[in-house]
Amino acid sequence: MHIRVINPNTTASMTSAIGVAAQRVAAPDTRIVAVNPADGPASIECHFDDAVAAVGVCEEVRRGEAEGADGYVIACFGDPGLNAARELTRAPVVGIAQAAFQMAALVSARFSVVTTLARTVIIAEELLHRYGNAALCQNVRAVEIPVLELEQDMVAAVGRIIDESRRARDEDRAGAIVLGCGGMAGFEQEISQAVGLPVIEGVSAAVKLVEATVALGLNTSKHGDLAPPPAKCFSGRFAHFSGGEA
Ligand code: 5HY
Repeated sequence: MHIRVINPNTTASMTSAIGVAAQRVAAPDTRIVAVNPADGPASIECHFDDAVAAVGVCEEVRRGEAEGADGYVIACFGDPGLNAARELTRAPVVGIAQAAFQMAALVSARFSVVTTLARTVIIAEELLHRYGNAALCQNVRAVEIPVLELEQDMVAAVGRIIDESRRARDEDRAGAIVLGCGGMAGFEQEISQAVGLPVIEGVSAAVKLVEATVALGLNTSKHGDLAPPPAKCFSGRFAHFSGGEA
């Protein structure tokens, strides 16, 4: 099975860390291809970043279709361009936020999210409502660490994520913690041991959900809103999208 793991920001070091975390949990016969768009934001920390990154995600799905990918992971906690990407392929496309919420709902009656910046909390809250997980989520907390600073001092960052997760355990009475950034991939076990709760990391959860969906022979529905985009003319730098089947 060939899974294309798309880091929607353009930071290659983060893409390789995400690729390592994905390959670590993948089945032996699953090939992980971790990529990021050439064009776009170095990190995604607001609605504008999210909007620009969504086009990069669609470009990478187009490339994946040309390379025969069996499934896709969108490895940013805003799940940028998720439904647009699903229009472009029959293969399953899973966002790490949706995957982590679903997995948390399997191992806890209520969970909290620990993400990067306070200004991105609303993005996670909107997704919780869109995916129908809001009733199970007690709180979305932020450690106020910019995305790219996570990898600059990971020891300090993990320390602050552990502190915030302990507060979620004690104050939110959360039964599980969802890590709210692709850049936190690989640290879930250390945090879980320190906090004493299941800690769900979205890249790993999404890879396993794509594998399960493909193994069940399920594809993205082409009936209704996720049907291929209607053919039309795109102009300027988007002219290459012209002609439908973008
Ligand atoms: C992410 N940004 O997973 C989100 C995290 C966030 O560049 N990768 C990013 O703060 O929303």
